[in-house]
Amino acid sequence: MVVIRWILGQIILVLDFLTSPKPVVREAAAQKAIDDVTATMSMYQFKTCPFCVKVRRQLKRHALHIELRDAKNDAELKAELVREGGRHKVPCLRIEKADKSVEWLYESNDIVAYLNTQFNLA
Ligand SMILES: N[C@@H](CCC(=O)N[C@@H](CS)C(=O)NCC(=O)O)C(=O)O
Repeated sequence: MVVIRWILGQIILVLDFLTSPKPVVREAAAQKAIDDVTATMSMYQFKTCPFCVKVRRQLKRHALHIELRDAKNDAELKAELVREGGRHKVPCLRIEKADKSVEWLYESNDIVAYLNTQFNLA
């Protein structure tokens, strides 16, 4: 089972690499405005999780530079996700608000929808 899961994971990574989307190119000021917002976000994820790959592809396509945090192999990050987010489930977007409160957003579709709304993406 572990071997099959590993093989599937590698297939996902190869397919993702081969069909990787081309990032949009913005004017420097527009990209900087987006970077300032995405600097307040981080995404807890597993490298080979298909739901995480789906969100990572959106990040790449729209040139959203969000820090990726490995919640599978990094015990501290994994514990942090469970303790503060409430579940060991990925992907999870950590959003730090202006008032320093933190929102933990689970579900790949909800994360993509949130980013689309936040950055007015198609
Ligand atoms: N419906 C969720 C599914 C997410 C999901 O099943 N993630 C798996 C990894 S692929 C997970 O976090 N499993 C918990 C674990 O392995 O501990 C989404 O679209 O984000």
